[in-house]
Amino acid sequence: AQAAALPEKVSDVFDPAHWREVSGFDFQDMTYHRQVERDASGAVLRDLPTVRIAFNRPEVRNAFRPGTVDELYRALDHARMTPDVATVLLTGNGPSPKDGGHSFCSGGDQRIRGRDGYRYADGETQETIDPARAGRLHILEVQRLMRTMPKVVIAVVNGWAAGGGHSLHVVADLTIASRQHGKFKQTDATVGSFDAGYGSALLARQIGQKAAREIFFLAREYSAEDMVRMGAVNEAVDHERLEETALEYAADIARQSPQAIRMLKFAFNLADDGLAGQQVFAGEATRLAYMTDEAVEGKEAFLEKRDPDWSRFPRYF
Ligand code: S0N
Repeated sequence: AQAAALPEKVSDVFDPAHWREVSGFDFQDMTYHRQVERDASGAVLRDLPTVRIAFNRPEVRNAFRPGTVDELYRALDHARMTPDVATVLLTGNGPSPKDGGHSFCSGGDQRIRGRDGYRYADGETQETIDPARAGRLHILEVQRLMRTMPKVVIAVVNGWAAGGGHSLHVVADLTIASRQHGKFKQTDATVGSFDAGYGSALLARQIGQKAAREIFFLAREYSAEDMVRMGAVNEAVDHERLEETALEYAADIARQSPQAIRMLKFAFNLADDGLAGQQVFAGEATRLAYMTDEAVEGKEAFLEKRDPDWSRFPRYF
């Protein structure tokens, strides 16, 4: 068993007993935890199949700057490549030490938005910015990773989901929201921004054109229960039960066949993602095919410089 030290309590709904910090990441703007089982002394007995990735800038409603997006991508990609991780909880730390406000994510940090995109480093100006980095909208790379990673991503909406933060909840496979503090507002158009990809078009597929257009065109505030009624959120739960409920969802997911979950996620994406969706689904189908004797016969026939013998393999109907 590892040392009993519990991680810092990074949010009011975070129970340190359920988590350990994932080592090897020196994050400024995000936190990254792995679910664990501990014994009575607090020592870690084993890892469990869920990770928690959280925005950690509660003083700005968990707005993301370019470095935040880099860190989020790195954590998600690490979860993608960790074989015994089944589910990612994406959430926000807090509440804000300044005013007690709760936030999931309020999108791009408007204080560092320039004419040519987001300034990269503190103190960077229009003149000093690396032109290759200027205007880089790499939150969209995060969206694509969430969409194509073969793990289930659950948005755990503990407070404001606004602008680009709203889009992240749309892209997540499932959303659970705090009944008391979960609030949804698509502010893109208010600040002259627009997620014309998944943030809007996928939302319309999820809840219908009229409702999605209302959310974007009017930029009104919606509660967790409004969103459940519209079909954009799976469940609204009491705030103190938010992460506990997310872990219950994750435990149910972990009981299913990993292969079936992968195929289902990619099947759900396929039609909406066009050929890119077909490619991801097809990659998994090929992986399965390679595990069959029939595919092995094709490869061995090539290596043995003979014609393949398909006679053992039925032409299924
Ligand atoms: C979230 C809101 C509704 C919360 O209101 P509330 O509770 O009244 O709090 P405030 O007093 O407004 O905020 C508290 C403090 O936090 C700061 N703050 C809040 N949000 C941001 C932000 N996004 N950037 C910077 N600072 C923020 C406030 O300024 C305040 O600070 P102090 O205490 O110092 O005054 C409300 O805060 C709100 O409406 N926030 C702005 C939401 C918003 O407009 N976000 C940006 C929308 N656009 C995007 O996200 C870009 C979209 C995007 O990512 C994208 C899409 C497609 C293609 C590319 C991109 C890309 O940009 O990468």
